[in-house]
Amino acid sequence: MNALLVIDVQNDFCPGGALAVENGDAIVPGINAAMADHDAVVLTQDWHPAGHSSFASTHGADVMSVTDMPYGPQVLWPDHCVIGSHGAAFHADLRTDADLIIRKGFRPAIDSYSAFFENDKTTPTGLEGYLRTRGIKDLTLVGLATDFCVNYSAVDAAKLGFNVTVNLTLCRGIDLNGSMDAALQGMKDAGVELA
Ligand code: VGL
Ligand code: ZN
Repeated sequence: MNALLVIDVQNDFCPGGALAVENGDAIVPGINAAMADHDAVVLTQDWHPAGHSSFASTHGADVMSVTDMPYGPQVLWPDHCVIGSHGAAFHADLRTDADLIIRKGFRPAIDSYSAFFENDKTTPTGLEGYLRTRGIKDLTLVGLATDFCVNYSAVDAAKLGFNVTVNLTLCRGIDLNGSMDAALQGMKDAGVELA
């Protein structure tokens, strides 16, 4: 059994959004087409309360600066994907008739890039249990952003023992201070197949 894991294809990560990824919307038709090739489809949705600790505005800090959280360094982002906002909604053209939609980053004090664990690397989202109880062992990841949420999700999935492929043609990245090269290397080192 295999699943397509569609990471954060939301308005705020697409052109015109608060944390826009260049050409983030270009991958939507290809992702919709790929859904038909999988036994299960899971969408993730970045889902932050107003005043979230990953927002620069919450700390009066510069956007894209880094702060120390109890769980380690954390990039401070523009306000994005606020619960219930237009920015948090999926891109209008994305098919949302998925088996599961998993939301992450809703705890005020912890960010969550990965679809499996929050940034403290211990708080689970529940996705692992969902996939295992459905007998899903093979995962293909697509979505936004390659070097953050796709990367963290792929590495965690590989660590958990899933067979993981990232389809890079259906991903787009942020590339902040070399984060793209680091992500590609980190995924390779974790045994993720890059296609
Ligand atoms: C993401 C930064 C902050 C992502 C989410 O989806 O890659 N990046 N929140
Ligand atoms: Zn976020």
